[in-house]
This record gives sequence, structure tokens and C-alpha cells, in this order.
Amino acid sequence: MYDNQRDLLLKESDRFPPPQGVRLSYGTAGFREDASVLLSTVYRVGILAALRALKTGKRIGLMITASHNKVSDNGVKVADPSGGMLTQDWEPFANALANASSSQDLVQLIIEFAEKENILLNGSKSAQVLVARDTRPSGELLLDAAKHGIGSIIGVVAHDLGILTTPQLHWMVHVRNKGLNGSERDYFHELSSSFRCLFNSNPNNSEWKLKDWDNQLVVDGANGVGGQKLEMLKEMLNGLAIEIRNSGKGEGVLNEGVGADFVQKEKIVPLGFGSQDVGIRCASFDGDADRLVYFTVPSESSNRINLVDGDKILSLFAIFIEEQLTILAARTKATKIDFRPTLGVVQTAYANGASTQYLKALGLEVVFTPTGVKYLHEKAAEYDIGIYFEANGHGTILFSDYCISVLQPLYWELSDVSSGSKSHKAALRLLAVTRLINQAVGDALSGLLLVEAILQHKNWSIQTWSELYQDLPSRQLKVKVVDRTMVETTNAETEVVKPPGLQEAINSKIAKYPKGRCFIRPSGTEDVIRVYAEASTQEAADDLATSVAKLVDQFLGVGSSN
Ligand code: G16
Repeated sequence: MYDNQRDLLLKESDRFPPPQGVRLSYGTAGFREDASVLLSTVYRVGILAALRALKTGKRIGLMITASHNKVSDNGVKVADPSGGMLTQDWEPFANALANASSSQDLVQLIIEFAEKENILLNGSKSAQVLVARDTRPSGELLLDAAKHGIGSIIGVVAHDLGILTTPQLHWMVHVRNKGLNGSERDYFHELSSSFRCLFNSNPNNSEWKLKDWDNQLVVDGANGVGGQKLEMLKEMLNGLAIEIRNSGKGEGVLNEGVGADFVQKEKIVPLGFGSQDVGIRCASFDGDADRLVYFTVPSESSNRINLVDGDKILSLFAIFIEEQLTILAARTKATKIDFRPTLGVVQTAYANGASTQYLKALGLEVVFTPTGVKYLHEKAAEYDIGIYFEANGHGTILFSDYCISVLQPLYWELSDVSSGSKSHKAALRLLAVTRLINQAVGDALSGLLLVEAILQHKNWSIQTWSELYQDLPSRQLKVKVVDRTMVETTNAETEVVKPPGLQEAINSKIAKYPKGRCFIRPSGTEDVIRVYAEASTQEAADDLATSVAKLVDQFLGVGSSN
């Protein structure tokens, strides 16, 4: 490392001293903490993103968000050149950087890591990091720290894209690294034009009739960035009938009593919704719009909702994709193009047991990974078409390069031999989905449009969709513990291996409940242990969750559960 690089790093990092007594860890989706302790962490992640940009020679993304967490928290995560999550190989380095106790230690770590990774720190190469933030009040200051971090590596510059949803930033990294423009306008254009294309390919629709589609949809924007961006997207869809509430214009507090995490976990009506919405199709985003769930308000007299979660979104997507593939399979024999893509579905242990059973009954291959998009995405990418969703509403559909490269000529081939036929339209629809659904990460905006297009295509109400299968009653709780890292799990987080004896104790509780299933895992975004329970009745699921939460308390020390 040249002296000027070392001096710059020492000088800049002295401006961002690490917090005392806080141990930080790059968790499920980056670093998350109370915003007041994050300046130094974000500065250091800026350095990491700059090193990653030099290493890969591509644009890297850095997002300031704490997604579904409360408004006083914030966080930072890094997007790799594909637009997906930071490679897991670099997470230990991220942890070491964040926890280095002095500027000298920090510089030493950087020197050693750069040497190991063959990253030249002599300013001979240039690179760019795309940065953005959501609407959290702490975002501006933290983003500034991130820019200082990026600027501490000579040759690397930060390109500030302003306020975006997390999936927009991931999409921009993905698209720009392919040599395309990737502005926000391009993002909205890609979504709206592919949605229109899907809408117009409906067997009952010969022309653009979006305005006539008076099927009402109300969206809860979680008082975050998603509501504002949906307003912009709506403009490009010539008045698609969407009403947006909790849009972040001062109606309430980010993620407080609103948003996808609240709706999915509490299963009660979010603020701003109520008896006026009985029977209407409603959807919720989370704070940075990377999660999407639907719901209905079944009755005026109760605040309970009927939840249509990520598992049901996954099922809807899987049915639609399968249908198009089946239509194509019947026709491709007539063309010279052989198209037999592998199709797989990825879930986590949080997936409702009824959903897994339903998907398997459809003949689909279902696989499980630990919680966290980074794991599901990686698994889904092993298929030509990989559909992944967490029950919390985070997911997307990935199409392999092979798949897209075959679909395009197939579409043109079919244009010649059977233009306007069922198979021609099926190829067109699949191509439209590849453009509509975010290929970098789960995206509430693009997911919403795909759900809407499929419901319209099938002429299904939300009730018909919701009745695809009946969810098993479930309950989620969280337990505060002294040290969440004391819990270690295996088998896609379904079994505890540490502390000893805890899994056996959980098993003996599960055995008491028909159709009982329960697991615990340390959260990667909050300082808690999460408990998930399922059983044949709601009362039984509640009891099982509560009794296992008590076990966690007994094994791991002080704390209260809620
Ligand atoms: C993040 C990840 C999700 C994951 C969630 C779990 O969500 O992106 O894939 O499901 O964390 O959080 P925990 O580990 O606390 O249970 P988000 O929407 O906050 O980015």
C-alpha cells in the first residue's frame, strides 16, 4: 500500500471511531443496529464496497436501510455485481472491519486482506460504488459516512442515486453491470411495459383496458419509500386503480403498526385500514419495499385479517409459470427448438406446512434453505427457472441465461408458425415475466404487478387465490436473550445443536400437539431468538409457541417474550 493511501485511510477513519462495547455482525441482511452507533460501521462498509469494486472490476451497490426494523434502527448492506447479496466469503472480513478497535488495526486488516485477495491499492484502477438510502431520518448522515469510506480507497468513487427502494438499487447494479443505462426511469419503464404486455396477453383482453379494470386494490406502504415509488409507477400505468395508504407523507411512523412484517406476524389490520376495507384486495410493503404480502379484512367487527403471505404468492407464481410451460411443451415439438427448463421452488422452515404439501402435490420440486434471501437466491439460481419466497413476502423468480436465450428465438419461431396462438402467447408471457420480475432480489413493486397480472389473467378474486389451500394455524414469538449466538441450528434451521438438550426439550413439547411443528433460530436482524410453531388449531399453535419460548428463556437466561 502506498503511503498516501495509508495516510488517507488513517486520517479518514479517525473521524469515525467505533462505538464502545458493541459487537457488530454482518447478519441475515447486512449490519443492523440502533442508528446512533452505526457511523463507524457504515464508513467501514464503504471501504469494503470500494475494495469489492476494485476486486471485481464492476459496480457494487451499497444500501442504507434497516428494512422491516423499527425507525430508530438503521443498517447497511452491499450488493455484488450481479445485483445479488455480497458474496458470503467476504462476510468474515466485513465482521473484522466493523469490529476493529482502532484506525491502525483497521488499516492493518485492509492491507492483509488486499494482499490475500490480490487487490492493488496503488490507485492504478478506478471503480464505482452505487449508493442509495431509504427514507429513514438517520439515512442522510449514514450515507455521508459511507461515501467517506468509499472515498478512502484511492480510485474508487461513490455515485449517489438518492432515495430508492432496496430492490431498485439491486436492480440498477444488475442492469448497469450489463452495460445498460439502469436509471430509475428505466426501472419504471421496464416494469410498466412488461406488465402491460402481460395484461394485454390475457385471453379475455384484446386491447389495453387497464382503466376499465375496476378491481380495487389498496396498498399499505409501511410509511416508507415503497408508497412514494408506487405513486411514480402508477403514473406510468395510466391510472391503474391502486389506492396507496401509509405512503410516507406524514401519515405515521415507519413500520409502526403498519407494513408487511407487522401484517404477517401480527395478522391484524394495519393502521389506516379498517371496516371500510372489508372484502377488498389489500397489500402491504415493508419499510424498504423488498417484501410483499396480501390480505383481506374479513369482517367489520374484528381487527383480524385473512393473510395471503409469501407462500401463497409463490404458489400463484408457480401455477402460472407451470401453465405457460405446459402450453409451450405441447407445441415446441413443431418447432426445431428443444425447450425443457428445470423448474424448482425454494422455501425456508417458516413456510406453512400446508403450502409445501400443496406445491409438492402440483408435482414441483421443493427445496429448503436457512432464512435469508442470500441462501434462497443462491439455491434458486441452480434451476433454469427458480422460484423462491419466504413466508414473510421476500422473494422473486430467477430465469437462467439459458432459459432467456431459448425463450427469445422460440417466441420468434412461433411468431412464424403460429402467431397469436396459445403457445405464442405463452412464450410472450414468460418473456414478459423475465422483464417484470426483479432478477437481482425480491421486489415488492414488481411482485405486486406480477400478482395483479396473474389474478387478472386467471380472473381470480383474492378469495379464490387465498383458498388454494388452507394454512395450518401458526404463531411466531420472539424471546430476548443475553446472547443470541448461544443458539446454533442445523438442517435448514429446523434443529438446535446448541445448547445441548434444548432440541430434545422442544421435541417433547411438539409431541403433545397433533400436526405440531416448531423450531427456534437466532434472528439475523434483531437481538432475539425467534420461535415458530404450527399445529392443527390456533390455540394449540399458540400454546406450543409459548411453551417453547419458555424453554428458550430457561436455557438461555433472562428476558421477556412477546
Ligand atoms: C431480512 C432478510 C430476509 C429475512 C429476514 C429475517 O429481511 O432480507 O431474507 O427473512 O431478514 O430476519 P431475521 O433473521 O431477523 O429473522 P429484511 O426485509 O429486513 O431485509
